[in-house]
Amino acid sequence: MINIQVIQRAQDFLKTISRNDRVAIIHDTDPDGVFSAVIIAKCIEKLRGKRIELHIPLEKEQYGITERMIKQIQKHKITKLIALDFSAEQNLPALKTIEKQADILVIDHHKIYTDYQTKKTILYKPQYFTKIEPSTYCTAKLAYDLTGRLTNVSDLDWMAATACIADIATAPWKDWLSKIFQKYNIKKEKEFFKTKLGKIAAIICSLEVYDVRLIPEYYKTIYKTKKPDDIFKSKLGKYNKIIDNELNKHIRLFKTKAKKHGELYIYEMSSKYRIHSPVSTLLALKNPHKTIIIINKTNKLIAVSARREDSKIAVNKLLENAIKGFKNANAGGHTPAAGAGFPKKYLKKFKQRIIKASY
Ligand SMILES: [Mn+2]
Repeated sequence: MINIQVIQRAQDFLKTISRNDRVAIIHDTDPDGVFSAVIIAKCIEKLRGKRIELHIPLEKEQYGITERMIKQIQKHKITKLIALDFSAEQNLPALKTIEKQADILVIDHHKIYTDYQTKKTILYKPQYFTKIEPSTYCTAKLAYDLTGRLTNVSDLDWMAATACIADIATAPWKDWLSKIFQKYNIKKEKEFFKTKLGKIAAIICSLEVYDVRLIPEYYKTIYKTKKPDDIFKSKLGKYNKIIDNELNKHIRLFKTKAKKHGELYIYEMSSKYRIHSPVSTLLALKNPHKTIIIINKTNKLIAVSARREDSKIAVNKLLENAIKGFKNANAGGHTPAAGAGFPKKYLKKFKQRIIKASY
């Protein structure tokens, strides 16, 4: 689906935002979502000399734009909405309602559900203009490259790089990443996740729903941060050790506690941190030819993270199929990395289906 025009349209969208516009950003709460939000918000501030008016993180229970968000957009008389790191076009009625008062720019690297390009709405996704695998062209990098054509955003490069590491979107950007490691004097490691930027990614990733109130706080912290080291000196820094210990604990436990079914490894865990996502990422990098399923049973809603680094199995499809017919359930993501959530009562059925699908 090629549509080169979206590049120019997206640039014009950002360039023409005026001081009179009222701007809102809705973003996913993982590192890619948060960093892309900060990059776009800072670009707008640089261009028009004024901060954005409203910033709304996605709600984990309900993926996408909700009624509550539409009410906020109406209340704040928003005229420009930017949706980051989720397929906003999955909810067309919401977009159509918002189009009555605002122009919409969706920057995202997930699946294109409908080719919804209108006078008011621009879908800016890599599938429209590049052959780079979309899962490896994360939203923060898309935002960084886009804003870089409008103003100087070189001070935000480390944010895009951190998001690339968090999303395992490093393959096409190896040289660029090397330059950033040099620029900030960051020690390289065999695994990106063990580097300073990797640790920042893990902190944000793990805090996601530890406490919902932390999301606006860490958005603000990142907004103020000038360089990676400052993160560790900030309030977020105090989580570094906790998260590191928690990660290592589960990587260790995985070796003895994971249930193995051929190339499928299932590990069930509990943690008050939303650690299952970085845990699965680290394990996937260690076991590229295995399907890794991490099940976090801490809350009433089960959260699952699935990985298959060599993409031999599409884990987004695997999860989508495994939750078919479940109520209050969701699943989705990319071919090598996906997530799912569903009520506890379905856990047994879920595991049965995953195991069956793997033979
Ligand atoms: Mn992403």
